[in-house]
Amino acid sequence: MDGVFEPVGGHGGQFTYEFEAGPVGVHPYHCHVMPLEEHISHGLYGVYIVDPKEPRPKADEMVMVLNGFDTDFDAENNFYAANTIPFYYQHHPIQIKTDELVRIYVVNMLEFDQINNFHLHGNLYNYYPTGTYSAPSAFTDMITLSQGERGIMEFTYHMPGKFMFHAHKTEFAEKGWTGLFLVKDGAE
Ligand SMILES: [Cu+2]
Repeated sequence: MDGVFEPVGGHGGQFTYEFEAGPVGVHPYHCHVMPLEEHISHGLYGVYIVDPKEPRPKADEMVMVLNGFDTDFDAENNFYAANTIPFYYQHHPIQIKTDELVRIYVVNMLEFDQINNFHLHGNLYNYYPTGTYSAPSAFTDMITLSQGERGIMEFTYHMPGKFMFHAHKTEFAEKGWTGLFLVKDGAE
C-alpha cells in the first residue's frame, strides 16, 4: 500500500493503512493531500520506528522532529524547533545520565528552508543515516539534513553538566531551535 491513493476523507473520517513494517530504521510519514506545502508547513506529519529483530543495544531513547511553522501563511517559517515548541528544551532541559547510552531518532521535516542541522556541545555522536543501523557514516558533533532526511544519533556523556544542542544555522537557533541536556551523575 502506497498510502497516497487512500486519503482519510473529511472531518471525522478514518482509514486503516496496512503494510509490513520495514525496512529497519526511522521513517517519516506525512499528508499527501494538496496543498501539500501548506499541510506540511503546519505539521501534518509524524514518525515511526521499525526495530530490528535483534534489538539495538539498551539506551535512553528519544525522538526529535526538527521542524518550523509558518504562522502567518507567507510561505516562510516564523519559528523553528526540535519537537514543535520553540526553546522548549532550553527551558526544560532533557535529563540524562553519565555513562548511559543516549539514542536519538532525528527527522528533519522543515518546509521552505532546504537544510537543517544538529550540533551537540561537548561530545561527539555516531550517526546512522535512515537508522538502517549497519555502520555509522560519521563520528561528529554536526550533521546537516535536507528535508525528509533522518537517522539515528548515539552518544554518551562521561561528565555531568549542562550541554547545549542546536541548529548551527544561526537563524533557526535564534528563532527557537535550541535545547539543553542536563547530564547527571549516573552513579548517584
Ligand atoms: Cu553551539
